[in-house]
Amino acid sequence: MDFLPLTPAGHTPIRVLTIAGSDSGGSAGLQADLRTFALLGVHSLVAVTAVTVQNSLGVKGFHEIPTDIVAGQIAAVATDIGIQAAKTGMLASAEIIETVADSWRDLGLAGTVPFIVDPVCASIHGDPLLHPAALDTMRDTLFPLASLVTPNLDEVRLLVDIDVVDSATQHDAARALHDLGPTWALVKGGHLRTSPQSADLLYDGSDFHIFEAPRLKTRHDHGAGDTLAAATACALAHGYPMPDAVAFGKAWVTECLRAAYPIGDGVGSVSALFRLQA
Ligand code: PXL
Repeated sequence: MDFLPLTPAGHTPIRVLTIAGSDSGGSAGLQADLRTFALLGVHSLVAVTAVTVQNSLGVKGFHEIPTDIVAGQIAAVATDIGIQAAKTGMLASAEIIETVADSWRDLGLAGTVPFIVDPVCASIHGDPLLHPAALDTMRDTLFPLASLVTPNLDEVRLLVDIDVVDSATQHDAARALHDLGPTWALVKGGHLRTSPQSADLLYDGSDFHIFEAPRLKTRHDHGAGDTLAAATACALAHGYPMPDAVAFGKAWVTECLRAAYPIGDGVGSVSALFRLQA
């Protein structure tokens, strides 16, 4: 695959912000985002929303960061350092979602800086990462600000109550998600395990784009969703049009899945580290 343009040493690179939770096990969350950002040559900015207590076997609990600290982190980096794109991951609560939405609007970033909302609801083990009562806030407050939303099929069911089982229902889901207000909706097909392909469907209210990749036989896919959204954010930060940015993110996460490794006794990690062997 082709990678993104690099900035010469000593010059300020593109800056991408992740607004996300920490995974102590290092496979998903902001750790996955930062690995992808670094290995794609952008400078990483972080607003931590929650700290999970987690390993390859599951999430034992989490601590939410106070909303003034979440807002403070976003404002601090946006006003001084500048952001060319951002993505959200685990947001934990309705209060944090509202804080992120308010910050994005108040800082004048809405409609000017590409903003990916990855509506993380649960870990790969099914452990909750978002209070169920926060789904309405996610739909009503954050989705209308998003350039792109990137739910997996479990999140699609929670958000728009559609069970995606084939291409027709995947198209229905893309339409229903787009109706919630994001500029683009991506319905990720990775969880449709009956299909030999992992097909993601992108929609902007008029055109559908399908991104296919072979379904890779790995059990170690923790961090895949975060990594896709992070790489897509980097491509958007470089000015790629949305379909090209998603194609880039998909190619990147496919390579990260090919390089995935076991870790601990549970689900292992997708790996951006393959890039260091290139
Ligand atoms: O992969 C989604 C995700 C996002 N953020 C955090 C996580 C996970 C999955 O486990 O732990 C912090």
